[in-house]
Amino acid sequence: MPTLQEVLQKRIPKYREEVQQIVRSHGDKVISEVNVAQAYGGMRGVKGMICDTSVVEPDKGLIVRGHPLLEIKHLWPEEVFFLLLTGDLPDDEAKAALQKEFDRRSQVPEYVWKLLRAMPSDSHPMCMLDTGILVMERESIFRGWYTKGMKREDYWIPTLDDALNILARMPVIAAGIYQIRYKEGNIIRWTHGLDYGANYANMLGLPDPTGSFAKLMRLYLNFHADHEGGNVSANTCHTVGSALSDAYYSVSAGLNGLAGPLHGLANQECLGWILDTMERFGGVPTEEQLRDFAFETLRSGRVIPGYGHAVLRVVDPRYAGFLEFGKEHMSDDPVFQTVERVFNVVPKVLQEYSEERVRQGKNPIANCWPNVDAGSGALLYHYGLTEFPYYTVLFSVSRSMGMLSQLILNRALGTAITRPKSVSTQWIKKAVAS
Ligand code: CMX
Repeated sequence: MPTLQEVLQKRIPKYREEVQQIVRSHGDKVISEVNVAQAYGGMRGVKGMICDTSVVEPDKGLIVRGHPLLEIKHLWPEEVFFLLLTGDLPDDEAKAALQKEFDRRSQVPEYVWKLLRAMPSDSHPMCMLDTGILVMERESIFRGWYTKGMKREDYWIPTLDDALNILARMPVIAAGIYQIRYKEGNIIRWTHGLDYGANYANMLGLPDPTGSFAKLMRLYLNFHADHEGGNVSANTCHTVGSALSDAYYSVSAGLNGLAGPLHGLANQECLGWILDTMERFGGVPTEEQLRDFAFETLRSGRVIPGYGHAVLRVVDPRYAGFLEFGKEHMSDDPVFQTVERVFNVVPKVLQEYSEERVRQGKNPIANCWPNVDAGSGALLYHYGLTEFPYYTVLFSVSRSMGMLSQLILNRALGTAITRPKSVSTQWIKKAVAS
């Protein structure tokens, strides 16, 4: 099979033709309407952008290039990246070629380490990761080509180059941040010939005698890679990239969004909540104790992290996949047992609380089921990765694959600069009056 670059060279003209044809023939067809509540409510449900790498069906969850997530949970991160970009799975030869690309590009410049070591010791690991990516912007191949002058149809080529460089260095930097922030500061280098997930696991330096932590890393990086285009991180990366800012600017902007507690940071909050319950009740809480604790959290005005979703209306298949992994590898771990028990209790609590909210004239909670963040932290904790402010960094390494795939495809399609129309509250008042 040809390499990733060769597959894209052939595929991209077809993607362009398909899109041009659709816009020419159906450009004036209406696919979405917006009401006032949506304009004030984060544009929830408004269909106003395109993402071909994956879709999130409210009643099914994530579907990557036509494959429901749980049917492709065995894929390694490099295979997922190939799939996101091309719609095809790589054969062994193409996969090995991509792994070699990562080997070749994995050297992190010394100035990145100097900078990360110089950051204040209370810097959040997400801030360190974003800084590490952004400072490498000077190396952008896209920026170099653009400055010299390049044809629009070639934009995707240096963007892919930038993306491969970022993705190859990302786990090295991320693991280095773990060492600097939480250990002795000795950087473990990328091992040539080792796959992406196992490499990241190895560079974190945690004991893994059976290889099951490396298995978890592959699964983790697969599950978090993409979640269509409208979520905060993907949408931000897309918006910044639409101004032709290069991949370093775009992906670090997306990661800044992922660092918010309502988005990727929820996974650090989630495990904190689980451990709080265990501390309060001196071990795995009973269902009754969990119910009380959940209501206490809600009544104090906080959210239950890991539950609810802007699009999903079922149990997140990513949560289901992690639960299955936990049952297989750590069923006797009290933290994991608490996660399982929370799943028996919290959806009913949220449902009751939602009804209570509605009686008070507030919005219902649209989805009371767990999302991806509800279970992943307990699995990491089991393997000794107990520093939960670090968890969103793991999410970031993975999500960068999705953001960068979307960026490359948008460059290939020549997607226009993002510029929705905003209106003022005065304008809304007049519009509703008329
Ligand atoms: N606990 C308490 N209240 C919740 C809730 C939860 N887990 N989930 C939703 N609600 C509340 C919302 O805060 C909102 O309240 P207000 O109307 O008073 O603002 C109301 O229910 C309606 O919200 P919604 O339509 O169901 O959900 P949104 O699309 O507004 O928000 C999300 C989605 C994820 C931000 C929300 O469910 C939440 O805050 N969950 C907890 C944090 C979390 O797990 N985030 C990670 C999501 C996955 C990811 O992006 O990584």
